[in-house]
Amino acid sequence: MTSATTPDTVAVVGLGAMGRALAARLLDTGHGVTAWNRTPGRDADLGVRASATVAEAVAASPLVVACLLRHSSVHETLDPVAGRLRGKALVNLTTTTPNEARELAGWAAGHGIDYLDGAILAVPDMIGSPGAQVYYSGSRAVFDRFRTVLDAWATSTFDGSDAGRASLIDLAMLSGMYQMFAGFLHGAAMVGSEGMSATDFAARATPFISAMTDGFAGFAQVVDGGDYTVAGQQSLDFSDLSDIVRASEEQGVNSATLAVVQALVSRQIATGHGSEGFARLYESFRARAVR
Ligand code: FVH
Repeated sequence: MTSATTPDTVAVVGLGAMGRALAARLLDTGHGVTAWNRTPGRDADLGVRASATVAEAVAASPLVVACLLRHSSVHETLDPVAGRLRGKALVNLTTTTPNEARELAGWAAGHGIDYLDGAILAVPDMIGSPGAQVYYSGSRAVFDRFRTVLDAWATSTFDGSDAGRASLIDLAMLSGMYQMFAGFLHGAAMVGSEGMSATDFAARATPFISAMTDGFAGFAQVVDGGDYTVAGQQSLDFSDLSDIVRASEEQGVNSATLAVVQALVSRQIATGHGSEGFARLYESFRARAVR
């Protein structure tokens, strides 16, 4: 295991909303920060040591943290200084797909850079607060060596040497989150069609949906066990959503998201799985083609 060190200054590349929050938290916890941003002036009022060029920022620290818009921004920014990154640790907190993270890890390895990919499960205001989490994968040595820096931002979890794994888990979580939000907004539109405010709907939906998330563990047990016939589950036959789809349409509310779930349920029933548990939908997602 690599022993932990705290660099005199951390190089932060990218001072967008998240990069600023990361830099501010490092300053608050007594770290030095040298930062570069493509558009000058975003360091104003932050108190970081501003660099005129990315090369200057990278030279300032053994630890370079990138928090840029997307995968291509990372290459556009760091390709020209790849040689200067040799022998340094690069922690990339830019959201990428798993394969993009792996591509960056390969690029880094080719330039002698020790690469750790990070996926932030927090909004900027949460950085440094107990609810913030960051998943990491890639170089264990970087994770261990700079753990003090990483832990200043959030609860840090190391998910293994595959650089794409942290991103995979992050994006899977976000998939669940966005579909849940879309479901809430669809429900709000349904009741809104008859004058109920979204605020009133939220007051009712929050405790109900929160209670429903207790069901994840049961679904997970069935999925991991691979037997969708286990007794005690809500069957697919019972999970027919056509009433909800019809009610939505009758209210003049777009039912597109719900219709997708209904199509998956119908397909499972049509292929003879109606008496099996709702968790069997996992198989529909697992296969690229609906089955
Ligand atoms: N903000 C959030 O809530 C989320 C939470 C979870 C993870 N994300 C990811 O963090 C990355 C950065 O997000 P952000 O919120 O800081 O984004 P912006 O405020 O839009 O700032 C973007 C920064 O990236 C710079 N940039 C963009 N393209 C380039 C480029 N080609 N070359 C160099 N820099 C580039 C941009 O610079 P500028 O526009 O000020 O010149 C900003 O510094 C992101 O992956 C989220 O998914 C945040």
